[in-house]
Amino acid sequence: MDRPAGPASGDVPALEIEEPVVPTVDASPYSFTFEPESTALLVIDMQRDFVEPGGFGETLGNDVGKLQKVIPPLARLLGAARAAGLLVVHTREGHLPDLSDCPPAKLNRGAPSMRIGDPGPKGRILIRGEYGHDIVDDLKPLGEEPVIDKPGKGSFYATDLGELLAEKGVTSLVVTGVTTEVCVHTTVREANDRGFECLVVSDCVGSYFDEFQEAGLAMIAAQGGIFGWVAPSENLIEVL
Ligand code: TIU
Repeated sequence: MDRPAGPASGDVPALEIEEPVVPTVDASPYSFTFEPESTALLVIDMQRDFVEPGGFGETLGNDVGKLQKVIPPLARLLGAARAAGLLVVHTREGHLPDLSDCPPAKLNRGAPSMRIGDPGPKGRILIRGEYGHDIVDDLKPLGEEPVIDKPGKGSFYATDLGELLAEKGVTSLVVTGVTTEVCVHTTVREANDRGFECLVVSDCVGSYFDEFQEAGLAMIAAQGGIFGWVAPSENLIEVL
């Protein structure tokens, strides 16, 4: 009798098991891999108060033009991250109108031309609800994207960011925003201690000081990636 068509028992071709493709970013000090479902894009403090004239950054004596070059690459990355379905979380640094959440150590430090809470051309400096406190138009959060209001430089201190990320199952962060050596660094250090893997996007973070931008990025990736990874946005967009 003829054998039935089809493979004889014992002659079954091996099943081809497809390995899931894990996005891998060419980064420093070595490749950064991430699962989009457990990764969030964090956009730190892209507020008028830091990047436009007449706000907090300028009152501290800074050239705010230095931060504006972050906006176009960050807008492109934001679009790519949204298209890829990453959770996007924005933060804003600022204080309650009565300044009850602003410690004297922060309020009285240095010699700014205007202090936090003083009236400026974009409203009261660094006060929640004021025009200057809000995020620039080109990077406006979408309705469903969480916006974390924070009184400090770090994004975890006195906020519910930790709980939010835990609830969403996030374990990796793509970190962007301003300024590199202040709120970005503080946040990355806090995140690293909390167990998050952080990729800092070099052209999507900015500083008022060129030397701090360079050193700030170098510090993150030094010592085998002591706080995280660093890569330009094009390397990330390529794999999103
Ligand atoms: N002054 C400065 O470089 N930064 C801040 O005060 N806050 C943030 O970095 N967002």
